[in-house]
Amino acid sequence: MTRRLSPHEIEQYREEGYLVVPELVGRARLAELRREADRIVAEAGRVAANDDVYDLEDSHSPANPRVRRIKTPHRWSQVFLAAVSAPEILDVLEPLLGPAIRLHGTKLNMKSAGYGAAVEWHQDWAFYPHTNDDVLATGLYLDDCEEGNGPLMVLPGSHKGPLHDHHAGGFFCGALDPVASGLDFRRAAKLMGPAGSLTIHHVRAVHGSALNTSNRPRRLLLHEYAAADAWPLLGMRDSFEDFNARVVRGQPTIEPRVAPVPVRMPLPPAPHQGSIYENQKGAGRRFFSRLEEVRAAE
Ligand SMILES: O=C(O)CCC(=O)C(=O)O
Repeated sequence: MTRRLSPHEIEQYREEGYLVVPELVGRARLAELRREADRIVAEAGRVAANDDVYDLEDSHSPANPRVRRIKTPHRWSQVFLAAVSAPEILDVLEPLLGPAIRLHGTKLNMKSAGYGAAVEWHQDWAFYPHTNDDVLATGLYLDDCEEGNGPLMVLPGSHKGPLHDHHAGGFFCGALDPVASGLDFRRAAKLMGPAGSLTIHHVRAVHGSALNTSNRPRRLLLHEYAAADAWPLLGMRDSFEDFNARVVRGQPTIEPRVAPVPVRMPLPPAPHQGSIYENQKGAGRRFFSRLEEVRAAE
């Protein structure tokens, strides 16, 4: 039976800007995704620096491969490609985004046991503003996620608030200043659940996650989806045909819906382009500890 969101869950998403759907994805798909993730990570020993596939931990070496993120996994694997149109995921999204949904992007954040990097507080909207904000990200936990292994955290209701400044030193840095923003991070909700659980967060929700110093990995497969009538303000990265081919449910449209949304372009680009981890190296003030700081304090 297809899982559908209850009116209460839809209301929670609208009010709080996030949701967890426990154990949405079944064992068979989960096992395939985990196997594919292992396969791609096992090949990281051949690279010494970040490339189109891998975002590497600062402590990575070919002899001791450490992957922080697999970039756009749907481009490298049929299993990940199939997951972006998984009916169990799209059925849950329809009441939140409407009948026509386009994929924006995918990533697999590894957060490995013992050293998996933090992601500083940010709003996805700062990275990819659209003509309207019916845009969200789903996160599929490939491992059980509990308090200790770096759950995704979201500030409830922050999607209804301002777009925070994600610039530092005159460049986009992909992180907000935890002090200047005036936000109370003690209010953050921890999105946890057994492997197969799906997190959903609104594109304007403030979110982040801590370093994983536990002995348990926390892999989170992120899919970014937009209502098909939300068009990216930074322009199309691909051809019109490819743009439309990313519509995973319903029909494409050439009539963007334009809403009065707060926008600040992520420009000039971060000096460390490539991924959020690289961008955030430009941030002035950090909230989460880094591995070297934890090690130094031990
Ligand atoms: O992996 C996480 O916990 C945070 C993911 C995230 O917000 C991102 O990669 O943009």
